[in-house]
Amino acid sequence: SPAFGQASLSNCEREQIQHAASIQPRGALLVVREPALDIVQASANAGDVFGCEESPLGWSLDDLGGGLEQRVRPHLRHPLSVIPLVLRGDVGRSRQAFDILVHRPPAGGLVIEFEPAGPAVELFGPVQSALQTIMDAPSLPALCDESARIFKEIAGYDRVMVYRFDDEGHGEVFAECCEPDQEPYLGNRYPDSDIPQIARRLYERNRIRLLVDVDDVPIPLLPRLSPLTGEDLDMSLCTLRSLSPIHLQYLRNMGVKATLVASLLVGGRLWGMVACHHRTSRPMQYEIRAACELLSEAVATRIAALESFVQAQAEISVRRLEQRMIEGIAREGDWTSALFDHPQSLLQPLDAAGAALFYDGRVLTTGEVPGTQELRGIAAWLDGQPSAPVMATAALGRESPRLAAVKSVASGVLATPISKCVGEYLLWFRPERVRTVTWAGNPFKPLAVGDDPTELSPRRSFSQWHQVVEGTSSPWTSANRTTARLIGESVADVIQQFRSVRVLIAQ
Ligand code: BLA
Repeated sequence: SPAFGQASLSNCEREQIQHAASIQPRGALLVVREPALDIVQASANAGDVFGCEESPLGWSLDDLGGGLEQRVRPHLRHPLSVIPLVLRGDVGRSRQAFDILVHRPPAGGLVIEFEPAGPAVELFGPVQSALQTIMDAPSLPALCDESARIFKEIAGYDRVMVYRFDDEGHGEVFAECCEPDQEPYLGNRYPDSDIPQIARRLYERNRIRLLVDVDDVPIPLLPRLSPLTGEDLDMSLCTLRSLSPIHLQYLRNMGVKATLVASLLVGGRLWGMVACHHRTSRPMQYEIRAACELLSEAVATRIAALESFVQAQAEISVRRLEQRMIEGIAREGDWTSALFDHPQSLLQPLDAAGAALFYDGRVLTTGEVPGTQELRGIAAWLDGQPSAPVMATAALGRESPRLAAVKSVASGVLATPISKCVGEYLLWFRPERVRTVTWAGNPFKPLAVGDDPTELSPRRSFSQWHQVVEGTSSPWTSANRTTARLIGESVADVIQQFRSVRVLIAQ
């Protein structure tokens, strides 16, 4: 794997970003050995930051003043890698006030980061009203819109975006709040490759990242290798870690000078992030970041609640469908009208644009569906698949090149068998995604995708995303599959009852 700073565009997904061996210059970092608490590694700026002539390398923590050693010691029994300890103290020659963040990386040693304390801020009122708004948000779009507005108000960046990742890791700007003179990115999509897996795993553990100035020169750790391990310091949980040069180039190319990004973790996985961008350098004190981190936890909690609410609604609508099918049989001897007289009741639970029923030699459809000939082709393709309660593809043309022509209405197909008879299915369709995408200028204008980081930009990413998702629909989620299976089971029950009734009548 390429070492930090050595990655090119062809292998940057494996860059070891946790081994930055350098920090952003907005503070100083020390590594102390336990139990003596002597300083074994220090950022090259540590002397300057503490107003001392020389580096504190080799000093004991006590030599820094501020009673730091006595204050850290009581915590040493705790697993500091889990909850970082945060202190406020006047340390160094200048007795300046610092926010001090302490944690213990897995390989041992304590990492102590010092950031000059900012001016006092009153956050209780704004945070309280923000929490209220977040917890009351009635829907996912409303929640994300409010969150972008809240982060903009509390952290004050030019542009705040809520990114949302799909199951494949591609991103979408799902909500945005920006200055009136800025081009909106709302609705734009990006390929998963813009944020490597290593970074995503890291962002699940370290939930907030600050970049004060994209052009700051990184400060090296001295010595470079930790005397405790002989290896690069694991900086995963460091707030001062310098960011990957590839990502910094990306930000420069998009005219961004400073960022604050908070992870949104839902059900243990990275659902998305709140990304704040500023066109000029922007310092951001610890308390405001901590407030943003807290708020992002609240947003993630609310997302989880709203998503399970949506799933519960889908289940209720399945029960309602079932009820209507039974009523339909009782009233007019026909259950299919229950599905096709109210198309939304069939389409909405699956977030589909069209649906079709193959039953008793007939084909019933609603919404946007392929032509009859193509529908028969799709049924034939399904007949050839191993039988399963649910069959799904988000790229029909890739599964069956003969069916590629229907991609504009049916790149995505989700099907469930509704009886034991071959060829009887209920199907849902989703269109190709690229139709619904927006971008200033012509998004489909081809861009040469070379190996030059100076070309990195959301514009280029978009074009790459376009290539990646050509011929695919938005992916079917596991919740979608469950819903489809439930509807399929209901229909199968109804059919079985209906057929046995018909047999009885025929006798
Ligand atoms: C990280 N890339 C990121 C991050 C974002 C993006 C949001 C997280 C930054 C953070 O949390 O501070 C991508 N930023 C975007 C996108 C937009 C944006 C899509 O503003 C759109 C508006 N990046 C690439 C390519 C590579 C790459 C091709 O585009 C290499 C394969 C690498 N991106 C890359 C790396 C990081 C990153 C290495 C980690 C940065 C770090 O934490 O050190």
